[in-house]
Amino acid sequence: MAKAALITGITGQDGAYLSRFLLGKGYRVRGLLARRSSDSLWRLRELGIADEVELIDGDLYDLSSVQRIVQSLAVDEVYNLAAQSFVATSWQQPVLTAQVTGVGALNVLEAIRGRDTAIRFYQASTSEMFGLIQREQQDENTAFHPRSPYGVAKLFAHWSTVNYRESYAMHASTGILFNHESPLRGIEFVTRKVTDAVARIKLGRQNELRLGNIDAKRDWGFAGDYVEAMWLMLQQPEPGDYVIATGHTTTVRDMCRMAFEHVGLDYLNHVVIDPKFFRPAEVDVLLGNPAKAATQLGWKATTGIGELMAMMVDADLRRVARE
Ligand code: NAP
Ligand code: G4F
Repeated sequence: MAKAALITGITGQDGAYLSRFLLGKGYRVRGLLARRSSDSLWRLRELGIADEVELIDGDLYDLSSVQRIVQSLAVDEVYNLAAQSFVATSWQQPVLTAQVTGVGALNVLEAIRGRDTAIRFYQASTSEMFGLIQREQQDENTAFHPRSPYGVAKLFAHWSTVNYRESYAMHASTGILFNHESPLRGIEFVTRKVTDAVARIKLGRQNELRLGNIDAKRDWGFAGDYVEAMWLMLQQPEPGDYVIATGHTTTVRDMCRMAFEHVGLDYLNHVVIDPKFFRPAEVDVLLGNPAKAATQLGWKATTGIGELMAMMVDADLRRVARE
């Protein structure tokens, strides 16, 4: 019998790639869809799978809708990817972020507990929980010190998942994912902001790019690789927590340089530092140690930052040229 999965956050970057991955494995894929006035299905359309997934109206923060959906569906696996996921916005909307990104995960866990504790659960945890890093390279045993309302909310969701695993013997796992990007990345995140600007500058539609702290370092991988790790976690005999990362870190500055160089431009001629984009508290460096994922899941990142930037710039060149 084909397996069935429910994905919250199905319209987001990871939701779209995970849907495609699971459809490829023969899954029946359902997604919780928060109604928006603007088009939120563009990623599913870009991957050509909008008609292959079943979308059900609901909101992660609304326990009644989450319970109704989980009660009414027969699913084997639930992937909780929905969140207010933009770190900068979490200072503008800290309570909403806590409710959706934090309490939202608890709502899903509660709904599963009420329906069937045999349903396998994945929580989208994050390297942002390491924040003020306590070790040069972060792994599953590194202490957390979140630096944003988003990081704090994710930590609540993370520990709620661990707690439900320990309290109710649920197969509940967390993926502590480091930054992962793609042509489907939201335009507000720095990599896509850069690649979109590179395309516009190359095609003569804009001249400058305003950025904040370009000395911050991130461990950037390709989202298409990372969704496979989510699935692998739920196929293990036992649940667990896994760091998913490339094991390499790069400054925003170097990422930018690579993106501009891909089209023969020099970032120094276009990037302007704008204090508006600095954050009240910064995560200066993130560098993950994916050794456990390699050993236990057989997972490894396949795409380096240079290749990733080239892929994203090329996609944005095609998009901007079509406009
Ligand atoms: P994303 O593109 O921002 O997608 C977030 C998804 O959550 C969207 O589908 C969004 O729907 C949905 N959503 C937001 N508020 C909701 C609500 N109240 N009810 C239901 N759905 C809601 O994020 P992503 O990059 O795919 O990341 C997926 C998950 O992994 C997130 O939880 C993120 O925090 C976490 N994560 C991401 C990274 C990364 O580098 N990408 C790293 C670590 C962890 P709309 O499209 O309708 O707004
Ligand atoms: O691309 P970012 O906004 O990603 P950030 O804050 O690292 O968060 C992303 O990764 C987390 C995993 O570690 C996820 F949990 C989270 O949901 C999200 O997907 O910013 C990256 C870095 C930051 O240090 C930021 O200060 O880039 C710096 N930056 C410099 N100028 C900028 C800008 N970030 C943005 N978004 N825009 C700028 O103009």
